[in-house]
Order: sequence, then structure tokens, then C-alpha cells
Amino acid sequence: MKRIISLILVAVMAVALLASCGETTTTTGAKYALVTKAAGNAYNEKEAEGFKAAMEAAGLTSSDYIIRHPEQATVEAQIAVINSLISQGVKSIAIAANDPNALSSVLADAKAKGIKILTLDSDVAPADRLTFCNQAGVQQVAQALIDAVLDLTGGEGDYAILSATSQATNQNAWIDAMKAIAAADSAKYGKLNLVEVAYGDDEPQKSTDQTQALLQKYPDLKVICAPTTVGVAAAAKVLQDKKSTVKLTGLGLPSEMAEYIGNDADHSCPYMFLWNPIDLGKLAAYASIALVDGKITGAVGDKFEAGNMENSPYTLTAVEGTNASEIILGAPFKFDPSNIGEWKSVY
Ligand code: RAM
Repeated sequence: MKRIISLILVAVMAVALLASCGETTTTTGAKYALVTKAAGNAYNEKEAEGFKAAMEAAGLTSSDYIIRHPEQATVEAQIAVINSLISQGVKSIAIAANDPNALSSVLADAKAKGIKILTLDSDVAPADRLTFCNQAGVQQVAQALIDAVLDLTGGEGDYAILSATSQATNQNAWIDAMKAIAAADSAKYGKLNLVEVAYGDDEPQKSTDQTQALLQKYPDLKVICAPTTVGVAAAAKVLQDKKSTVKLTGLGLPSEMAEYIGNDADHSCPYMFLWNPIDLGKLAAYASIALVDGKITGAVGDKFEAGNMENSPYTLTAVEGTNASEIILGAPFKFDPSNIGEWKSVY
């Protein structure tokens, strides 16, 4: 009996010792990781769907890849996820960044372990990643949005932007480019007045509250432009329920926006834009595989096969004015009453 008790004691102590060792490396076997901005956003789930589909089309199984949606769209939540992926021994991390700079140190740790870092949807500083899977050119997205604002205001008047989080690289790049386009051509855009950039943090309730606040603060508001799928859907509902005369445009998922798209007083959004988020996830998967296999290094001019994707093979091009590379998925696509019915079941 004594012997059994001491054996149990030894076993208990061994388990306690192991648990106290802190950072342990648990090799799950998963090689390719995807980290989205946050859970609870259908856009991020579509990206993940594409990542998974491409991995499986490339002959990999669910034990070869890992998809993580952080609990919140914050840099802290992404740092925790990246640390756990480093200790799991993954070979690549594709991340949609919640901040352009604050992930730098954890990404350096990952890089030091030989992990290939790439971004999709929302970039980090070029030195912290090998390449960026960019949904559409920044200029193209900004041009489409500012021209929509110009059109829907009738060429003049107050408009507001309802963004996602204040640190999001992608939203800020589009907003800065919209402002720059407007400033460079005052003959065309000079009568537009941007009253505020509000932040709904990609949370439905906060985006709803921010929309209501904009309507209260700016009685002459003509248009809201929301370059976020969460924000645009929340704003669409507020405006439509109120039968507001304020019109909406931005970047939205057809599946979430179909009931709001229309050219009459009963609909809040005449038209909006997006790209295929499933394809963006696929592109990130194929780029991850090419980086891990050493088929590309992230240099401008590198080329890789992306299964049966429309524009395969993809070439890495230079981010305007730099030596850093990006892979552009395609041009933003316009959704209006003529095509929304056909797209709402796709994404
Ligand atoms: C939201 C996210 C994402 C952005 C889309 C348009 O879902 O903020 O990063 O690309 O909107």
C-alpha cells in the first residue's frame, strides 16, 4: 500500500514539475497558420473558408493547417495567438493585422524560429513580413469609394466615414488615399466636406451606436461611407429602419447587404464594393505553401502557382514607391441592384 501511495506521489510531482516549466513546445504537426483580425466577423470566416479550401485542394488535411480567430480585433489578442503558434512549431503564419507596427516584436520572434510571415487583408510594416496578399490596390479601392461619395452626395456636401478599428492598416490606408485623391483634385472633389471619421471597431453594436451619433451630430449629412463589412451592415440597418435620407456606400458582403441595396427610398445603400474574401484566403494559403516550400522568397518578381484560381500563376509586385512586395488579388467589384441577387449566396 505504502509503495502504491509513493508511486502516486511521484507521478503527481512529475506532472506538477512539467506544468511549472512554462513555455512548452507541443508539435501538433500543423504547418500553415492563418490568423484573422477577430472572431464574429463573417468576412473573416469567408477568408478562413478559402484558406481551408486551398489547403485541401493542395492535398493537405486538417492536421496540416490551423485557423485562429482572436477573440477581439486587438493587437493583444493577436500577440497571444502568435505566441501560441510559435510554441506549436508552425512553419508559416498568414495574418490580417490589427495594427501596422505593434506586432513587430512578436513577428520578429516568429521569424527567428524560421517561421515564414505573410499578411493578407491588412498589412504590417514591410520589414516584418515577406509579402502581403492585398485584396485590391489601395488606390483603386479609395478611388471607387470617393467617387461613390461624390456621386451619392450629388457632388457636394457633408459626408462621414464609419471605419473599423482606429489602428487597422487597411482601413487607414483606404481613408488616407481617399483624402489624398480629394485634396489633389479640388475642381472635382472640393465641395465635399468630410465631417468625421468614426470608429465602430468591427463590432455591430458599436457601429450601430456610431451611426446614430453621426446622424445626431450632423443634421446636413448626405452620405456615410463605411469601408468595413461590419460597419456598413450596421449602418445600413440604422438608416433603412429610420427611413433616413442619408445614403450609404462602402465595402460590404453581398450576403449581409442584399436587403439594403436598392435605388429607392426604401433602401439605404444604392451600391457598394468588395472583392471575393474566399479567394483572398485561398491566395494566402497558396502563398504560404510557396514560401514554406522555398518556391518564392517574397521578392518582387517571384511567381507561384495558385491551384485553379483565376489569375494563377500570381506574380509578386512592388508596393508603390517601395521595394516591398505584394500580391494583388484583383480589382474591387461593384454590387448594385442588378447583380446583388446573384452574389448574395456566394459570400
Ligand atoms: C471588415 C474588416 C476587413 C476589411 C473588410 C472590408 O470585415 O475590417 O479587414 O477588409 O471589412
